Amino acid sequence: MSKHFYLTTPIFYVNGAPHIGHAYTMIAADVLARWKRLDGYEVFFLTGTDEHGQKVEKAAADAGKAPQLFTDEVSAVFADIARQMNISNDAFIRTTEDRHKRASKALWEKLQAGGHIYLGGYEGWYSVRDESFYDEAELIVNANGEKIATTGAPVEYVTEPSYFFRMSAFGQKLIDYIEANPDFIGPKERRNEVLGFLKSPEGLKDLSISRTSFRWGVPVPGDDAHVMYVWIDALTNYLTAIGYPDTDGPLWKFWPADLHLVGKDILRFHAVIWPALLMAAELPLPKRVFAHGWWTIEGEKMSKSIGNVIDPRELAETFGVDPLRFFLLRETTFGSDGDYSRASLIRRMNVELANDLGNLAQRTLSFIAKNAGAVMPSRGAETPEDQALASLRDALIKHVGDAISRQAFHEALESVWVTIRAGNAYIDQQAPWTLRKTDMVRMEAVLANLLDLLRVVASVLQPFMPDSMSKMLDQLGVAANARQLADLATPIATGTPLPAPAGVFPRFVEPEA
Ligand code: ME8
Repeated sequence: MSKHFYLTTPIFYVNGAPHIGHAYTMIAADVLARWKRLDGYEVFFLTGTDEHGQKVEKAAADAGKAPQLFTDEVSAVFADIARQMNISNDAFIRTTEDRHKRASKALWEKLQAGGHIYLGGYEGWYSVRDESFYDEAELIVNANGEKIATTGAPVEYVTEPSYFFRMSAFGQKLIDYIEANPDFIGPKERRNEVLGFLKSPEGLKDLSISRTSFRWGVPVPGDDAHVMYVWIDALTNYLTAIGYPDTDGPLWKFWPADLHLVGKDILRFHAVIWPALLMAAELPLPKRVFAHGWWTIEGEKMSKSIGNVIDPRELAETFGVDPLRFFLLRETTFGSDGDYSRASLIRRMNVELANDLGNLAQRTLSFIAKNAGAVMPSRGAETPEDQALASLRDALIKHVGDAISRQAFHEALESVWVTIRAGNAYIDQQAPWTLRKTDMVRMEAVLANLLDLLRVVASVLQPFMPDSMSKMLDQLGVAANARQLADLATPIATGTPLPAPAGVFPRFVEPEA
């Protein structure tokens, strides 16, 4: 049986330009998708844009554009960001596509047929910015005496006819499911938060799932006065992309999704509402939902009004895509919040990429080019130091794989850097430049050990920094069609010619003001 893996990012609202937060989720998901492919899985990696709802309708009106034209333009910018960040998504979904409207209607009809939907009236608070309904008790009062959501978003009081989803019927079922499946929600602290919410005395309430006060949405089947609540249509995207409602199509084998990767702001939608909808529709639940943390910028919340919104394209232009990808996953524990600062990005680039990894590769490869015939040197009998290095190298593949499958990208990178530092200590201690004068056989063995180490390091780093590692593997004499994890079992043959080495990670020097 073929191994397959279905992985998604949130679909992003097209009310404004993408920023570093959006790129972050795409990059993290991309690392996982690339890792799974390296490990021989058939992967379906989905990203896309969320184009309905009042917030997007308003953004289009503010821009003086018809909503469809506006969403076409902004969605294209998100698709470009994905390309620019070297994201290897297999599909890009837009919720304004006909296939998606069809899938959303089919899911609605399935819920209706099961008796899970009723017509009522919603009276209460709504936040357009969060596209979320709030209870009175969830609101706070700001300095101006206005009621706002705890996210800081303004709320308005609305009274309108609305269809409801009988979500209250699923509270206990969700608790049971989450308790029986400890890996369903990650990280652990977030899982406890969700359980706490579900077990709170108020319990789970029915959910308003249609709106009548605007038109920009998927019409409710059989009642054109209503459009679907944007989150209902948005969550359905994960089914649309693999062919729903045609469950006999070629992509349906990917359901249930292996992982929905989301930011912590939208965990409840994915860990409560989505599984309740799927239970009601009698569909299997995704295997895991993981919520990552939030980036601040030089210690401050990123916001248009502060004017500190970071465009990932500018960072990629200044520092390169791979250093940016590396920084975002290296700087902070995946799952916790992180703070972007230009200084820490430059520090990581110069210390960890240029010095630690770049120099290890560069000094090994240029030494071989000058002193060992520019070919893979001969291996020799192993000393205890060689064995220590080799066991670190062999354990690395498993460490990185285990960490990535828990979304602990920071742990994966830390174990790679421990190994790189050990490689630098080894070359200093073994001093091939001294052996060159005393023991050429041992010199060759030391260099071969270093190349074997570098090959594993560059291989496991491919998902993080695809272009740079492709260049490094070229220089290590690894054929382009032999870069899967399984290929690591076959050593590079002694005598394999090595191309002229060239530095992969330049130091970043601030331009003169
Ligand atoms: O919520 N730090 O879309 P959205 C880290 N359309 N990640 C961030 C971030 C930050 N400062 N800001 C945004 C929506 N993100 C819905 C989703 S899914 C069926 C519908 C990332 O455009 C993070 O992944 O507001 C967050 O969950 C997502 O962008 C929200 O994107």
